[in-house]
Amino acid sequence: KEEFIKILSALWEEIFNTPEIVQSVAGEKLRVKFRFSDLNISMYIDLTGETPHFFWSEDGEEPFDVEMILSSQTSHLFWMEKLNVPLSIASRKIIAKGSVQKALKLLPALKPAFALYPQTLKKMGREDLLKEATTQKRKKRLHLFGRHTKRGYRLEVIPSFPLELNEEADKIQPPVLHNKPMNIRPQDLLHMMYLIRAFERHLSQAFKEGRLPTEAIHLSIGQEAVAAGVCMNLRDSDYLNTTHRGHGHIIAKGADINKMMAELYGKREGLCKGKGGSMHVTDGSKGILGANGIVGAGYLLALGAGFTIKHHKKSDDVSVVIAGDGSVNQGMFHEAMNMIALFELPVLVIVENNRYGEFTSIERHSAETELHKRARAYTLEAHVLDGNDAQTVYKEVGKIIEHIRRDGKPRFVELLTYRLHGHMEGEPELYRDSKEKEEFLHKDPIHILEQDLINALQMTKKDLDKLKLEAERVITEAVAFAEQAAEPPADDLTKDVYAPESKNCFEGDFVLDKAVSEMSYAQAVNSALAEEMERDERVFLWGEDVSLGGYFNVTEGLVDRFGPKRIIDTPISENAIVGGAVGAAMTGMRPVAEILFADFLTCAMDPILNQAAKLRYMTGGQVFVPLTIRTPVGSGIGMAAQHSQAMERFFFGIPGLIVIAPSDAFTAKGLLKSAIRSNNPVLFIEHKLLYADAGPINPDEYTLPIGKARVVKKGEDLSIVTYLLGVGIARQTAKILAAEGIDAEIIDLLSLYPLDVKTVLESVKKTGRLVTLEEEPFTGSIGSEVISCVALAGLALLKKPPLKIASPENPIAYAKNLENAMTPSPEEVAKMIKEKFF
Ligand SMILES: Cc1ncc(C[n+]2csc(CCOP(=O)(O)OP(=O)(O)O)c2C)c(N)n1
Repeated sequence: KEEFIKILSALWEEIFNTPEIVQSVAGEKLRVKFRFSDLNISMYIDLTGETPHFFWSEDGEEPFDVEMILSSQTSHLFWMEKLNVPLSIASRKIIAKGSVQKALKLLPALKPAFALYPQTLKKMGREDLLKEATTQKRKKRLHLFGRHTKRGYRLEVIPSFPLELNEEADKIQPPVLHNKPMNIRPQDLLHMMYLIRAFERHLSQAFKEGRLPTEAIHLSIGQEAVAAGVCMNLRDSDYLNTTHRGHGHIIAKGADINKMMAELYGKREGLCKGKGGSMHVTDGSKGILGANGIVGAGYLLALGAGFTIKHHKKSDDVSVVIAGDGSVNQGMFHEAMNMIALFELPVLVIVENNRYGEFTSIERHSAETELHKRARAYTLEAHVLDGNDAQTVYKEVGKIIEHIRRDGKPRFVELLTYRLHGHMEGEPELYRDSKEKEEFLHKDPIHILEQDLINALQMTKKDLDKLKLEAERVITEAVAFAEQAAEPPADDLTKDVYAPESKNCFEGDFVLDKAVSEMSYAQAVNSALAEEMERDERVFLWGEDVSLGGYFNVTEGLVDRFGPKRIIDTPISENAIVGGAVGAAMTGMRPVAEILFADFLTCAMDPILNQAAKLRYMTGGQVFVPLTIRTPVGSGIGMAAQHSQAMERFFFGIPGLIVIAPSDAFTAKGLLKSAIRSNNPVLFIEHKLLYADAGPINPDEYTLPIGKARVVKKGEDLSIVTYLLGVGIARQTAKILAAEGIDAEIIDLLSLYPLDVKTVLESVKKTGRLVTLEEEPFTGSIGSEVISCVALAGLALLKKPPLKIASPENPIAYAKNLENAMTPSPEEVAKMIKEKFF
C-alpha cells in the first residue's frame, strides 16, 4: 500500500509540475476521487481552486464530483494505457459515480500524463512492472497490485460427488433374512406392550427435558395392541413399512432397542447412524423397510416388496404396511391398493384408525369413515377389528396372515384404536375434549390385556409387575446405551448418500469399436433392456403399455421374449409405478420403471425425491435402491406444453439420484446397461426426437461410464457444452463455423448428475470460450450449472463471458412455428456464436 501511494504521489507531483497539463485542466472546477478498493484508501484530485493539487484520505469522506472505484491493479493498467477506460467503466472494471461524462472529458487533457507513468516507475525502482507478465518474478510483484493472472482452474472448489467405487459393489445384496420361530403367548404380548410404552414414556420425558435433537416426536401411547398384535405375527423375512408413528411397530418386529434409542438420541451407534431419527428409523436386518415421514409412501413400498416376494423370492412371506386413517386420503393409497389387488400381491394393508389425522378428526377428513369399505372397492377382502384388544388383533390378524401365506392374495384390516397423547408431544390438543380422552383411558389396551390375564390366566398383580419391571429395565439400559453413545463424526455427513458402485459402470472411455451395424436410438434402448434382462433375472420392466411397445415402440417385442411377469403393463399410476419399483428395488430386484412422457414425472415426485433418492441416507446405509426410471423428454411432435417439456432441471442436483441423458444409439445402449447395473437410483432421460435416429453401435457387449462427458468433436476456438438433442445441433453448427475458419469443440455431457466439470474445464482451458446449448428454459437450467462451475473453478480461463443458449421462458406451444421457435437452428446458433466471440 505504501509503495503504491508513493508511486502515485510521485506521478501526480510530476503531472502538476508539468505546465502544459496544468493549463489544459485548469478551469474544470472538478474534484475527482479515486477509491482504491483493495487498499481502502482514496486519492482526491482537486481542480476547483487556483492551483490544482491532490491529497490522500483513508476515511474517504471528502466531497467529490465524480468517483472512480478501481483496484490498484486496474489503476496500474490504466496508467499503462492498457485499458479502454469507457469500456472498463461499462464492464465495471472501473465503477464510476457522479458526473462521469465530465470526468471522461478530462482524459484527452491527461494524455501527456500517461507518458509520465513509466518514468515515475523507473525512478521508483519498479521498471519490472513495465514488462509483460511472463516471468514468475513479475507475477509475484504484480501481486502487490491485487490480482494474479494464472490460466488454470481449481476443480477442488466444486464439492466432490459422494460416490465410492469399490471392487465388492457388484456383490451388494439386501440383508438375508431368517425366519424366527413363533410361539407368542398372551403374556409375551403384554410384555411387548409394556416395552413399547416404557420406550415412549421415556421419549415423552426426554423430549420435555430437551434431550432429543428434535422439535417433533409422534408417540403411539394407547395404540400398542396394534403394534404387538400385528408385528408379533411376523417373521424377520416378512417386510414391514410403517409411518412417523411407528416406534411400536418397529420394536414389535424385533428391532434392536438399544440402537433404536440411540437413533432417537441422534447418535452414531443408532440404527441409522443418527441420520434418520424417529420418523425414519428402521432395522433392515429385521425386514423393516422403514418408518416413513411421507404418510402414504409405505403403501407403495409395500406394493413393491410384495412384488419381490411373489416373483423373486417365491416364498410365503408377507409384505405388511401399517399407516394411519389420515393416510387413506392420499393418492398413493389408491394407486397402491389398485395395483396390489390387480397384481394379486401378498400384501397386508393395515390401517391403524386412531380417529385423527394430525388435528383433524376422521369425520372431518373422510367422506366415508368406515375405511375398510374403501378396500372393498378395490376387491380386497377387508376386516375391521378392535385395535385395542391385543389378543384379538394377534389372533385374527394371525389368521389373515396365514391366509396370505397360503394363497398369496392381499388383505386389508382396519384396526380401531385411539392415541392417548397429542399428535406430537407438546401440542395443545385443542381439537378434542377431555371427556373423549377420559372415555378412551378406560379402553387403554394395556389395562384390557392385564385384566384378561388376571381373569383368564389367573396371573397376579405381582406377576404383571414383574413383567413391567423387566420391560422398564430393558428401556433403562437402552437409555444408558444411547446417552453414552457418541455423536456421529463430522465426516459422516456426506457418507451413505450413494451405495458403492462397481468401476465397470463408472470408469472407461467412449470407444466406438469398428461398428458392424447401425441401430436406432429406440432399438438401442430395447437392446440394452433385453441384454440386461437376459443377464440378470432380477431385472424387470413396468410401465404404461410397455408390453405393446409403449407409446414410442421402444419396448416392442420384449414381452414375447421375457413374458408378462417381467414386461408388465401397469395402470396409469405414476406414483405407484415409481414407488412400487422403489419397494421392489429395496428388496432385491433391479426394476426399470417407464414413465410414458417425462412431463408425468411430476406425478411421481415423492417416490423419486423423498424415497428413491433419500432412503439410503435416511437409513444410514442399510438400504440401497438399484432402480432405473426411463422417460422421454422434449418437444417437436406437436403435443404442446404438457407432453413436451425438458424436465431435467427438476432432478439434477438431488443428492442420492443419478441423472443420465444419452444423445445417440451408442451412448443410449451403453449407458442404459450401466444404469441398470448401478446400485443407485438413476433417472434415464431419453429424447423423443432421437428415437428414430440411427447410429453405429459396438458389435460386442459393452457398458459406458456414468459421470463422464464425451468430447464428440475436438476444436480449438470455442467449447460448445450440450446434451441430448443439442449434440446434433452443435455438430451442424460446428460445420457452419468451420466453413468460416472457426474450430468448435463439442462436449456431450451425457451424465447431468454427476456433472463432469473436469472435461468442461479442460476444454475451456484450451479454447477460452464457453457456449452452453440446451432445450431447457434459460433460468435455472443445466447450462446455468455448467457456467456456474466454470465461473467458480476456472473463470480466468475465459477470454469473454460465456454464451448461454436455452429456450425462451414460456411453456411449449402447439402451433408448429411456435414450437419450432423453442429450439434454435444450427444457423441461428452459429450466428449467435459469431456475434458474441468473433
Ligand atoms: C404427504 C404428507 N403430508 C402431510 C404430512 C404431515 N403429517 C404428518 S403426520 C400427519 C397426520 C397423519 O395422520 P394419520 O395418517 O391418521 O396418522 P396418525 O398421525 O394418526 O398416526 C400429517 C398430515 C406428511 N408427513 N406427509
